Amino acid sequence: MVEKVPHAGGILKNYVAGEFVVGDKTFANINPVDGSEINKVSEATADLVNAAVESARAALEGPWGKMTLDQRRALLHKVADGIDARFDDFVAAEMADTGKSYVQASTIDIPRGSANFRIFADMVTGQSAECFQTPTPDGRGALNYAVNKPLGVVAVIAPWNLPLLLMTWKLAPALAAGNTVIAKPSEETPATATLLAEVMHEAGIPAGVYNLVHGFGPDSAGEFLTTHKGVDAVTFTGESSTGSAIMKAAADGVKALSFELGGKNAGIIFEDCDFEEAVNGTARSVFTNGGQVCLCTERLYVQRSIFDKFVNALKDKAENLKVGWPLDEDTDMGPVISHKHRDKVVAYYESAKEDGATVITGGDVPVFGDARDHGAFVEPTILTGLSEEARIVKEEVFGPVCHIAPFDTEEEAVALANNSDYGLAATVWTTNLQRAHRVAQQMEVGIAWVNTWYLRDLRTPFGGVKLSGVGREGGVHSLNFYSEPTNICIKL
Ligand code: NAD
Ligand code: 6OD
Repeated sequence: MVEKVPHAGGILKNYVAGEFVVGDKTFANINPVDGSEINKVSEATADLVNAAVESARAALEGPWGKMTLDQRRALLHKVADGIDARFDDFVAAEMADTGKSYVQASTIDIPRGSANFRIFADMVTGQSAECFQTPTPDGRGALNYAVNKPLGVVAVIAPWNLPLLLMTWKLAPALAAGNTVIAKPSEETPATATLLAEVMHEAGIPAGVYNLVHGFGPDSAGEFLTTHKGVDAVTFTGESSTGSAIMKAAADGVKALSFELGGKNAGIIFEDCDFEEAVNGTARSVFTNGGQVCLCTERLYVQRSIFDKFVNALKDKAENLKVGWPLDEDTDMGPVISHKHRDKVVAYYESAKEDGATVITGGDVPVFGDARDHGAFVEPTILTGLSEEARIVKEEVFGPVCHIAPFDTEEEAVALANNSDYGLAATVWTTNLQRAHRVAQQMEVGIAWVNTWYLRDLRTPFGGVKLSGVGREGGVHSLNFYSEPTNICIKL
């Protein structure tokens, strides 16, 4: 379906100690547009994961550990240039694995892959450390300063929704800070991490610095990494329940953990909003990537005076979304990631109907009459009329769906938005400047957007509270996680 997908019909290999390696077992990599097999993937065995950890440890001591910041910076820029040079390959691979539209893959996912390497390569050269002059009773004093060292061997476990973007969002700062890494992409989206191994190889990244192991979570590469004695830190993006399992697995080794987890993000639309901007922005925040962005809005609270008008306007937007072939220029939304995930999303649609929802639009699986009927499509869906206790209002669906409820006062809207076990992102739509600051600051989240959504500055703190994560990524927050500050105290 997608033309020129690298390795189509072949096998995606692991990359360990600077070599591309095939193990005994393989699993199929499926295109969610039509259910066809793109290629096979070599699943890493426990022995191969051991070899990856060993080579990563050796590389810490070897050329990577001995390089100057500038040498590492130059190599990471070469990696960014290498991604750009194979831009079309990366776009085709990401589209085939995920079914996302050409527009999205080529304007968001892949450009951010190289941007992540550039920004962290440059930022680390400006990383500072503390210094204190400490008085002592004998009057001589002491000088206390810190030096940043790498954490060591970092396991990077990534999800399937923004595969290259989220993988490189972790790899780039980890490598820039001098660590060596073992990357484990999602079993659903193994391709771009494999292309990245080819780019690393060609760029001359020393053997063992970037290792890639393919596989699943439990009893596979994911668990082998999180329980491995030779892994110093685990950085993970994915479901909150997986985060909890990894936290338990990593507990015995007391590993450093960075978690970006799920969300059940609220959008608050006040009657004093710029109506058109609010409708357009909300449509983007609900339906981008088929609702499969952790920051997507699944709960909307709209002030009662504009409720009906807003619901109708959003319905109009949803019904005008073109759901279809990813390569068509006017396609807004492809399939969700897999048949399994489609079934999960549809089960949520059904539970909403059983709970008495009014289906404003969607609520089903579209029928195309062609190969896409073997894919994993769901309809963009808007619901109203449910209580705050309904499953679809409480739990993360990770699909193109939102529930809209009315509110009367600002206090009520704040309370409704914060009434969640999750705390990743919130969006507030208002033209009242004081209200914008007041409400945004009351949101129990890591990221609150006002009159926009998913506007990124890569230097800002990114992460969630409650079930949505542990720690922050972005700018110095990433560099701090991947660095081990060591205090040097000198008696003067
Ligand atoms: P997932 O948790 O199922 O899988 C993520 C990764 O973890 C995959 O590579 C998987 O193989 C691995 N894994 C699964 N079980 C494991 C285990 N026991 N030990 C080690 N590794 C294991 O998540 P997903 O379905 O790929 O992604 C969707 C979820 O990710 C959603 O909940 C979404 O909100 C969340 N997400 C959060 C953010 C964020 O920044 N907060 C970003 C993207 C996605
Ligand atoms: O844009 C980013 O840096 C980022 N971490 C996005 C996460 C999206 C979640 O799906």
